Amino acid sequence: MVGNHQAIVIPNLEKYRSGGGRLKGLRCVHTHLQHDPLTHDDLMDLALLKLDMMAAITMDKEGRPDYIHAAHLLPEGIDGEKWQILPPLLPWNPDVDCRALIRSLESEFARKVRSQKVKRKWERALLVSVSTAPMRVAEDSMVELRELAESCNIAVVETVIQHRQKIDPRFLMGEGKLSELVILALQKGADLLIFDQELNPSQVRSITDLTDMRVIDRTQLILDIFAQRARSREGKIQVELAQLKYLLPRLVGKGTAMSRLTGGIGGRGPGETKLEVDRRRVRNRIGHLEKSLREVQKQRGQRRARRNKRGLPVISIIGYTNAGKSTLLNTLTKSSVLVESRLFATLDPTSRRKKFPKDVEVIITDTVGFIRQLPEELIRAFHATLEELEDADLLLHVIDISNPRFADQIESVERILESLHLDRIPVLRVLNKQDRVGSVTVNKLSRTLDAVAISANDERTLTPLLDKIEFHITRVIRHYSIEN
Ligand SMILES: Nc1nc2c(ncn2[C@@H]2O[C@H](COP(=O)(O)OP(=O)(O)OP(=O)(O)O)[C@@H](O)[C@H]2O)c(=O)[nH]1
Ligand SMILES: [Mg+2]
Repeated sequence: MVGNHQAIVIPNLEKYRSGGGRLKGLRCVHTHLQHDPLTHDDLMDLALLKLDMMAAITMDKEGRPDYIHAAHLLPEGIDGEKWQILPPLLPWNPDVDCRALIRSLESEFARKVRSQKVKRKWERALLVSVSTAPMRVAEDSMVELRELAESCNIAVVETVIQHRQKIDPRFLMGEGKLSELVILALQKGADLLIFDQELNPSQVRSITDLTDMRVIDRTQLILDIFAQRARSREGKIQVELAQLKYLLPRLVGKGTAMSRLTGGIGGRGPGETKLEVDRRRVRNRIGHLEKSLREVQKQRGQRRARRNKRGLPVISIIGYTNAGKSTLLNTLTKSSVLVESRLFATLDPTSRRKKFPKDVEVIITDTVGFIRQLPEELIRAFHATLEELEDADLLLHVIDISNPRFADQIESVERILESLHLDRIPVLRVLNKQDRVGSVTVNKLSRTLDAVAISANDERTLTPLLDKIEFHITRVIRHYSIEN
């Protein structure tokens, strides 16, 4: 590299190895025309580029080499030190065995990474939150982000919360903090950064460029989970649509950098970069998926109409993800819908019939769980699934009272119901997992929240709930017969 008297521009080093707790395999040796040892920028580059070593050769008054100032990263911070600056070396006799030093550093990094037990084939990630909210709020949100990551087979090796007065528009946090993240990731063998905050396309790009790590946000994580979980044809189409719509604006812009790269070399027509091709393909695919979705949904509409004609009352189980909705459906109707202690186990709605005493028959449906800040793309893609909730005569709002964040979860669910215009349907609040909470608390919560407490996995606890449902349903039936 050749620079001018002020700076050198380091080219893109993407092609060089990194990740898995390894350094880049590159040393940067450059001159400082003045007498300054390593600058702040030098150390930032050392960290952000994960260089094996950064060295600056200073000059004496006659312009002859004076000293070599060198630094390397540290596998384990002594007193939180991220790098080690070596004592000045003499250019004609640098008294240091670089190869041996780097080799031992790398094996120390690798040893630290190995010493962390992570499930096989699980990816390692750092969770990051940059927030102006109070620490408590940020911490709670990170607990959920961790659950989301683990539901996606990602091992969280560290979480970092930074409280700021103001969010940096480019990187969210300062460059110094970001360089610390890179070193931390190196020490922990992570090459994925997951942000709790929604990142706009240009933030993803800036942070990726600066850190050379994969960067995703909470929305993308949720989309990934949905993609892993989708089983039915409709579910798969809906998730892919949501993913592509999320991706499309993120393909824009990077094209300019790419066109410079591919302009001279590729055999493509003038101005047509790979990303433009990709973008067009994505758009075509979106069009195609939307068409298939309309067809699948027509069939669903017909099923729905048939069901409505039969006039059976519909009860829909809704609630925050992992609250125990599918468990309740199973116990109520003696079925075996998939139940799992991960977020978003259920994506496709399931309906079952149930007979109450007095020969009242109802349809009970279980559906996808809600979550705080459910991504817009998903709400739109799952519109049809969620629309079915409109047919419900009664909503059972299942609340996991063993979750410390249940109050916020209730609020999130109610807000989503409102935004889907479902708040006109009567709701019965069901406090679930009462077996995990003391009976005094359960009684108090039942009163204050005007709710019935149950353990969805224990049929014997359901009697009060069944009574309430029956009471509601007989009213609905009366209503139907008056209408007819
Ligand atoms: N202790 C206890 N655990 C429960 C109870 N009900 C459900 N669970 C557990 O909670 C976890 C989630 O249950 P699910 O029925 O899959 O929850 P869900 O609301 O359908 O979740 P999603 O479909 O992922 O939104 C599972 O591990 C269940 O075994 C309960 O009453 N007590
Ligand atoms: Mg479920």
